[in-house]
Amino acid sequence: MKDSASQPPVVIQRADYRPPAWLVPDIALDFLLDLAATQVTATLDVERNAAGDGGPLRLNGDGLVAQSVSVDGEPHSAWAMDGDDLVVELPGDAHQVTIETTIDPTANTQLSGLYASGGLLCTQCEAEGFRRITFFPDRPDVLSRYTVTLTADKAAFPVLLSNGNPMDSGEEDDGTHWAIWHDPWPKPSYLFALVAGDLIATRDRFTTMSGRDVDLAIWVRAGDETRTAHAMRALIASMDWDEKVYGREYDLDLFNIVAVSDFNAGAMENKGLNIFNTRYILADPETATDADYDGVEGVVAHEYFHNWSGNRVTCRDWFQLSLKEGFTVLRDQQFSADQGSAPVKRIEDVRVLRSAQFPEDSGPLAHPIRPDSYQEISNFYTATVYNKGAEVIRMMTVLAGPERFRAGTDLYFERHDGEAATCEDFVTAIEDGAGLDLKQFRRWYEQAGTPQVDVGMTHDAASGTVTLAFKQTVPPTPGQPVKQPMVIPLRTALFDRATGRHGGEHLIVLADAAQTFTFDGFAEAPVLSINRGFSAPVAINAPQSVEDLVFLAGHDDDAFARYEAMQQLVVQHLVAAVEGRLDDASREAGRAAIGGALGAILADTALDDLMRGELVMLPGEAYLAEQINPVDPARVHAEREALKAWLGRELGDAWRGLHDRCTAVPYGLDAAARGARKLKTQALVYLAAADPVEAAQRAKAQYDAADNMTDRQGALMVLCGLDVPARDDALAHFHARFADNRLVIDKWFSLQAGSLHPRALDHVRALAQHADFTLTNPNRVRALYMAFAANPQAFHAADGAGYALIADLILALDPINGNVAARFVAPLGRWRRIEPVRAALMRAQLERIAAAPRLSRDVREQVSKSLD
Ligand code: 0A1
Ligand code: ZN
Repeated sequence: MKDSASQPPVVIQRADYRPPAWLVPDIALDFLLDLAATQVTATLDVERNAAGDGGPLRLNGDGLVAQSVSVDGEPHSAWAMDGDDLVVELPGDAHQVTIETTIDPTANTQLSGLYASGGLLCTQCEAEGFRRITFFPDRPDVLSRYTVTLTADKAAFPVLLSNGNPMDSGEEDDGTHWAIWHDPWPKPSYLFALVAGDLIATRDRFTTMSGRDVDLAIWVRAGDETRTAHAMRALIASMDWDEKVYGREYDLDLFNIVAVSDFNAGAMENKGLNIFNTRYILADPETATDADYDGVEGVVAHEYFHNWSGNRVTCRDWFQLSLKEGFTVLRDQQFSADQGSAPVKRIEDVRVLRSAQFPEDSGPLAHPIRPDSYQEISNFYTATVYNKGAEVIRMMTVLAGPERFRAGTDLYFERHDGEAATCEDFVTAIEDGAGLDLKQFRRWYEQAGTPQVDVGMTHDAASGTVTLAFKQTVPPTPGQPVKQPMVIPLRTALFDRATGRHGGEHLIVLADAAQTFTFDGFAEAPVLSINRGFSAPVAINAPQSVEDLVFLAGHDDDAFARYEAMQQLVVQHLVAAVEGRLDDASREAGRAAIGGALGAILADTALDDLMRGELVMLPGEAYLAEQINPVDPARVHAEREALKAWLGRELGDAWRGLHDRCTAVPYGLDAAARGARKLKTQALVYLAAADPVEAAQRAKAQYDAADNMTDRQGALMVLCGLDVPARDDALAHFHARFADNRLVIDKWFSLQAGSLHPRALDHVRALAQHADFTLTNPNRVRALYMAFAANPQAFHAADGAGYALIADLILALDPINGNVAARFVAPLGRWRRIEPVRAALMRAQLERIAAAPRLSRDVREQVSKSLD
């Protein structure tokens, strides 16, 4: 079992990869389904692998007992347990091995393997859940054709689904019914899925580029079918997009999606049977925000795109996880950019990277996008593997250009279709197909840490030349004290101060620790616009004065660079303020510059509101904290709030005018209406910092008038942060109104846990005792505790009570769901970059967790790494 009582941890090394001794070209799985005792009969056609070491057949298990083992139809005794694995000695080269097991889905609170979710039965097998169902070589380089027979009580489980196509079905006199499914595409065990239960389908069809008709179905509980239209639209758009942009066609006659309430992650790409967290399927204007709509669209696309990047070409081993995840995240980002505003999407993606991945890269859990070792693979479904992985492949698109990149991906899919491939295979295919030399670029797969790029600019008036001098360093990370220089493509423009224009963009590609580049034709020193579009996932330290940043924030023709200039303007000011480097005059001057730039953005009629909404957003506290080491989070919070309040007062009339204008825009899903909704709540946020009484009135009016969840949630979020009577009334109203909708009640928990209210920590303690709270539903746990851990003021309470609360949660949740519990270790693990008093309190909580007698492998790994 995954429990790590007292044995030393087993560390799996990438370098130790060996091909499997036996392959399993075909498997027949027979399930007699029952909530408490499901019988599983697995019949494996096994063949000795010529590339293997000639050893026995190793079948992984996790907490399983083999009730019988037979080989070629005869009872077999030449097998033994090796820990949780079943090892069978077999002569010759080919056999049929049949094993019977019984499992209890209701007792499965880990939600890995076969589990019960509100009367449904469903599976989650990635990464190593299949071994909790039956004994099998549960590794992604063993690909099998699956034939699955499901038998269950017809009344309790009227719908029986598995991967591939339905082959046959029938009923018995005893009230049971059965269905046989066959998936013709060989797949690894982590892509196996089954679902049984009382579900209703929303159906549609898609005709592929070669003219094949595909039936599409989204299965949900009765009552939820009114909220599936957006997901279905997203699925059809994804199928169409993948054909047009990557030439990838769907390959089965049926594509099923099932939404379940209890799910450890967002969704899962099981072949032909995607299983989703309801959060990423269900959406209607009444219950889902615009951000929720985008989440549904992005995750539906992500899982669909895995059909090629993950399923048709899968991973050789789990160290290659970014092969499918980095590439698929890039593909879903590109898709979402094409569906709406590309610049806004890029800004959102960079914001996620900076707030989630940069802190990971600078902390104790830092790892390369292709890790070298792990104890528990579930801990490596990280922002680094996913989001930085996507950035690394995006850099290949920058270096190659879209057409050559497409030639590279075509070659990759052609070469490796049906195979379990490596990141190295991907890079080689892009090199060969796109005609790039990626030798040094491969370091992005090897080295962890966010590269830091220092830029210096000199201008020689006599010759009219500008020289940019670059220095790059990659900071040390655990196990990697010394780093080599990276390939860093920086899209760059030099703006002429007189004309306000630039003479074309340059792609500067850094490859050495120090390099200079010279440009002619500048009578005056230009304004530097660098890393445009965020062409490389690095931190830049560039010579940009306040005036330069104000200029770029107002005029850069690259939308991301405009946003970046605005962020930098605020970052420079707030970092100086937090570090105590501002006297009264420079504080005033800094604020005036920010206020002027923000005022210009509010008044700029050429901007659309969605983009305006990005430009007016202050950098988050996590990103600000990254710039200071060690940091006092309370000072970051106080300075940021003070600036927000100042901007709220200084631009008060503009915010009021904006709130009024946006309030007049009727609900719609078009960009203009979405932009208005985004700005409406941002205006409230600034006003709330400046004038809580007026903001509370406006927020209450917005709440009362809301005909959609974006407005309602935005208003409630603002009210939640204020100590006003309207707060409690609105919270009570919201709870009563949406009591029967679990996803909306999750919002009710999150808004309170993430609020600016000075007693947020007490609120969280009380909410943990609320009748609606449960540790067994990951969405509910995340809603309360992730929102809390991401609330700097509450989490970093000076007495350490926030740290103790998270440690208590980890200890209570670990025996129920170690996978989800382990996710809460990272916030405590940041102690090394926090000021000493809080750092000691955080560390003490990690030590308290480490001292617990039994911990899951998941939590044990994260805690021990965080204490190292
Ligand atoms: N492959 C899925 C993510 C996923 C990973 C693990 C899970 O169970 C713990 C579930 C889903 C994706 O990238 O969407
Ligand atoms: Zn994925």
